[in-house]
Amino acid sequence: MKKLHIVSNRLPFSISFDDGNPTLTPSVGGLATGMNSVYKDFSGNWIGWPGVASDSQSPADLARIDALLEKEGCVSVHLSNHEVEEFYEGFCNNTIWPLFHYFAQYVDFHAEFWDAYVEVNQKFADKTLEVIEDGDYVWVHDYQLMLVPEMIKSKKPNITIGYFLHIPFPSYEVFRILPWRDELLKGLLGADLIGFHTYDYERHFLSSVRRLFGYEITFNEIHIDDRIILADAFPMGIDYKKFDDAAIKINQTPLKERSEVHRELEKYFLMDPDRKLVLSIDRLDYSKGIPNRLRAFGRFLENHPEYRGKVTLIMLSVPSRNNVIHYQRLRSEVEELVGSINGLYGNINYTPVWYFYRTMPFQNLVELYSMCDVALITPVRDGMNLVAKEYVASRINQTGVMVISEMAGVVKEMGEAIVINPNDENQMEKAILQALEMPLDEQKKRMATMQKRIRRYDVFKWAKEFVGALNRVNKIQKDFLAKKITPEVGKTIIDKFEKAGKRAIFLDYDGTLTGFKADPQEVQPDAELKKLIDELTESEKNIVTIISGRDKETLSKWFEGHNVNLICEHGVWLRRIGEDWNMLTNASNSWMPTIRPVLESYVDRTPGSFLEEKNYSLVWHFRRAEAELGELRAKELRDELTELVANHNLEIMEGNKVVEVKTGGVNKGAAANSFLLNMNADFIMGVGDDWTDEFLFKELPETAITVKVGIKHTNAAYKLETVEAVRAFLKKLSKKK
Ligand code: GDG
Repeated sequence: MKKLHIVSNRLPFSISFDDGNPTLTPSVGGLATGMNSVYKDFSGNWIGWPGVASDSQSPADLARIDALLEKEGCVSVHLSNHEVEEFYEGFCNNTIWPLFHYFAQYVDFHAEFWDAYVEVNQKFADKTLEVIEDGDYVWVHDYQLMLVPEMIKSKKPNITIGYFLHIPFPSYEVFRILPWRDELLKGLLGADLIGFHTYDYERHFLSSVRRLFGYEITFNEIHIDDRIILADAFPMGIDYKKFDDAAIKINQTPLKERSEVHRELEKYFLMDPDRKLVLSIDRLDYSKGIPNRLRAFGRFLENHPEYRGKVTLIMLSVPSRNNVIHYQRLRSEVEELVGSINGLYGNINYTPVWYFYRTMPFQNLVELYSMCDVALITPVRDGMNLVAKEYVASRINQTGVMVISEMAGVVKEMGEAIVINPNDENQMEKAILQALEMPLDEQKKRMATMQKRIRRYDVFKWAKEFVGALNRVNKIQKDFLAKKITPEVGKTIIDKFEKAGKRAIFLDYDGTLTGFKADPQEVQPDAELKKLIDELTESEKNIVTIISGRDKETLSKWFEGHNVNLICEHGVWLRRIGEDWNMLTNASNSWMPTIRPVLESYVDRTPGSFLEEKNYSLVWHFRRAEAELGELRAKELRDELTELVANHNLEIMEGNKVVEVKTGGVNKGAAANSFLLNMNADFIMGVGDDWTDEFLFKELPETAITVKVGIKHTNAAYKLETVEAVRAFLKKLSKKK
């Protein structure tokens, strides 16, 4: 691998001025920690905004900041105040953030914000393009930079690009609300690997790609012309050891050296050792479910008077985006709720909610984690939630209970936690009680299991897995390139062709000589294709056969008057030039009355799908059906057919948006070989695009030139990207008489 560069909205340093001199302070967040290990190991750069607006600094100071950052391998993208406002505060935080967290009512649809988003993304892409070299890897982060992958790929296709989304990807029904949905998706699809925290987000993303663009998707691979894009889930981890070590250190710190926070907490317990602490830490954001949590805690104290004076909720709310109106309102709401709970249940010795509206140093954070009995984490939506993992990592004696929202990505890794719905205050109230009363041995059992899991998949492992997947996708693309008919490879094939006295050429039709349309009858050969076939068959040396799954009526009609042989229905029928149709096998269609009703029921239940009846096969087409429903029904149909076909010696074939049932033992490979018998062809070529053509590739003689159209894995020796590339190549052959 060449270098790996990181691109993120913020660089992993914050800038402050000490006596007028700029200084850098490293960020402590999970992303900074994880990525530090990556970009330094791969000697790349980190490209991002340094966090100070360019027009609030003198050019000389900007240059000094840049020079400091450069020493750390960082490259600045400078943003003006206006850009920060319209791009970051505007489109990022007032459009994408609320929408992707399902707060559609908070979304601003301002065209100016969108314009700023495009411009700033272009700035990031341009800066990256200045830094990277051919063959490098780039890892782009998060929702602020969704257009950057495509902006880089379109200029430098040989860069391997990874993208990771740190927030949820919403369901299609929500995503489609956005007027710029196509552009955002197109931007992401410039990447070769697209990562999400959970499989659910990945699924939502794939569903949007399928519905908006109709690209073919197999499992988690998106097929676009000459590229495969992988989508996958990589649940982000934390620097586990850092929290574990810090908690051990705190535990060993002598009384007098302890921090003020630590001493305050101890005082609380001194009053009554049975007292309990519940902890919540988050940015003050409407996605974090803070009011719901407070209301649930209030209810808990109301309904459980025995706990008044015994349990305190420590709530650390980190100031965030406080110039946005929704955040200001949230702050007032939270402070009112805290005031009312404290007013109702507090007294001179007891404050039910200790509320901190600020950030705390790392050391204090770990003190809170290690001293609180319960973590109450209740977001209404959260991409992952690292706080939950940090709490687990800091529990060195393995006590402590996690109450976690089912709406946080992290819940998938916390099966042992008490899982709540953040909109169900009654359930949350019960969960608080359950957590406070959980016996110690059960706490330990649950905590130990979570610790094992979270320790194993830490932020370093996460980054390593992502880079590993980038390598894999790079290899897939390379495999394609290795088989691609480059001009040099093309020349050797043409030389062979030229020297041969008798050339047998097998050409699949749909997806090979012509593209796909919703109606399979609409893709009859166009004038260009007819001309090409005529030119290719002009030389007597060229014996051209169209080998297709289509029925013989259609193919005879389409190729009437052309000098081609036809093999139809995957090899049931053969018509040599000037002869009649001949059956190549003893196929039977007596099974049709049994299978037809099954397929018909799928037509009825899947709007847009239809049944095609051939002589020896039945085909259910779902290209025109709603994409996801089509895929789902296809799976159901396959399952249903599997039982039936065994009794009738039938085969199920899955083509491109079709499920076909046909007589067993018939395939294009067997048909082509029987056609070749006694022919003595000294140049054999087979070209096809889907898996039914794989029989042809496998069964043609070893010396044959086999060509797959597209980039999927294949038995063919060569690949061409598109129908256009096939036509261009055949054109070259047709010139050699
Ligand atoms: C986004 C997604 C996803 C918090 N207060 C203090 C402090 N923190 C640190 C925590 C934790 C981080 O901030 C918060 O991370 P979260 O994951 O909980 O939430 P977001 O900021 O919303 O992050 C989220 C994440 O990206 C990663 O992909 O998990 O879903 O929304 O590391 O420790 N750190 C210090 N003082 C504080 O007062 N030092």
